[in-house]
Amino acid sequence: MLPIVPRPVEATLLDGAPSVLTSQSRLVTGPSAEEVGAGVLLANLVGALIDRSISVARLDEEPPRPGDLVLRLDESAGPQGATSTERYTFDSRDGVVEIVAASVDGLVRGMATLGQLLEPVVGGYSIPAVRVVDAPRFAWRGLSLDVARHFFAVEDVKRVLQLMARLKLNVLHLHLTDDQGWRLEIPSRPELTRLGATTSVGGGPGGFFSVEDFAELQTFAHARGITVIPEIDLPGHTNAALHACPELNADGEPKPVYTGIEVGFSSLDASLPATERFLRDVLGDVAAMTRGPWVHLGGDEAHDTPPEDYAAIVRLAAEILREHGKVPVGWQEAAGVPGTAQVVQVWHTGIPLEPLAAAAASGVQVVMSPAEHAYLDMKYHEGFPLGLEWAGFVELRDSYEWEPTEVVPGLDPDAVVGVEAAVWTETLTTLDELTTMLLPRLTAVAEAAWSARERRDWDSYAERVRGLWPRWERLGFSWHPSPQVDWAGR
Ligand code: TNX
Repeated sequence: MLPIVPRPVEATLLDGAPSVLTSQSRLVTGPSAEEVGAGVLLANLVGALIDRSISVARLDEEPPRPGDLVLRLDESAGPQGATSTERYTFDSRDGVVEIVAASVDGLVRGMATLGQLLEPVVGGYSIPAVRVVDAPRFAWRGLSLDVARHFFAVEDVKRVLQLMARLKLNVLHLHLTDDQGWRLEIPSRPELTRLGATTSVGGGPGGFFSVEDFAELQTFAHARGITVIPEIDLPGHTNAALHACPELNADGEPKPVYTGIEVGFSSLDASLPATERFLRDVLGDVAAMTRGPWVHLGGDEAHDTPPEDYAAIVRLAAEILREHGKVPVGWQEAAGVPGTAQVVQVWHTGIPLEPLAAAAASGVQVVMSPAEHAYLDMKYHEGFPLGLEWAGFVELRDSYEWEPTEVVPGLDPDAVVGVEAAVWTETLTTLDELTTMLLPRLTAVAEAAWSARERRDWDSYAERVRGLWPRWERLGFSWHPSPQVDWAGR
């Protein structure tokens, strides 16, 4: 079985010799300006995969020879009838690797397949003779990363993006603000990071992304076919803002910093005029800084917000984002305020789910992040040194065996546009700790997001994932050897 995770629509081992990418290999693109441009852009990614730089040539000028990697754009790529712009066909035959895709993002997905098929050999990397024809099930395949409880700097987030790209994920949702810290520079409100970014859970120093950092992350993500979605969590989870901006409190006094891990005690106050000014400044700046179509307004666990205030603030936030041309996203609680979030993210099946079906009937899209499967900050098992356990223990098989369209009873399956894993960082302070929680479980959630229902099967997955760990180690990612898989050669 070809060791590709998430499982492709079709993967066939062919007769014939492997292709070998060496220092002589060239990246040969189709002749159009778009293809040449893509080739130049992707040469870096290919170079990183094969540990050597690769020159770019044009198919109409230089016919491919063995050892070359051909990249072409063609609408006919991918499975029969597939419409996803990320569809691609990958062929390794007669010593030449060819990726044909319907878009540049499809080429990037094909390169992720390349990354899982290549094996180091003397002088380069070999790829077996294969044909892979592939397209994703869901358009939205994400990871939500909490950089508020503990801050993770640009270099760490780039490593997470690298990992995501290898699993064909395409959305990085950054949870940028919470009680313990405000992690994004807001030009119109410099005090938010000057005063609100200096702490984290446990009292560590915190940190934040400057406007330039955030742009750099988005560029890095974009090159990997990943959209960054910033989350400004409102009206709860706002202690850092209430600390930095005294005018957001009814008594005009700044709230003290908070470094614990309780939730649900802080709130914006809908009756204060300062609140609307704050929302306009912050969301206006965030919209202007955001390259993708979405901004997440949070809306979860606002236990200290009266329901009318909650509705008013979520309504106003969604309206401001729309005025700035952005699509508002919210946690599932926001589905209770009709006409606000256009995308809602389900995280907790223990709170009333009825509003979701109604929201979906009015055109709202749903992303699935059920904690008992997709919260990768849950401990793997009792006594695991990292993580929380409010949603139970989440072993690898728990992250694998679930069906996104069945999380919410009565929800129209067509309303489900995607799947998002989430990793909250109350207990996680280093990249090693973070990836120990992500690997291997993120591969399981990625398969739930990419692979068709009838192609998903634990035994097949366990067989394919067991060989991936040497790649993680080569890339320097810490991982947890879940006892549910017989890790090949370990
Ligand atoms: C619930 S998920 C939260 C977060 C916590 C997380 C810990 C969600 C919308 N709220 O504030 O960090 O649990 O697992």
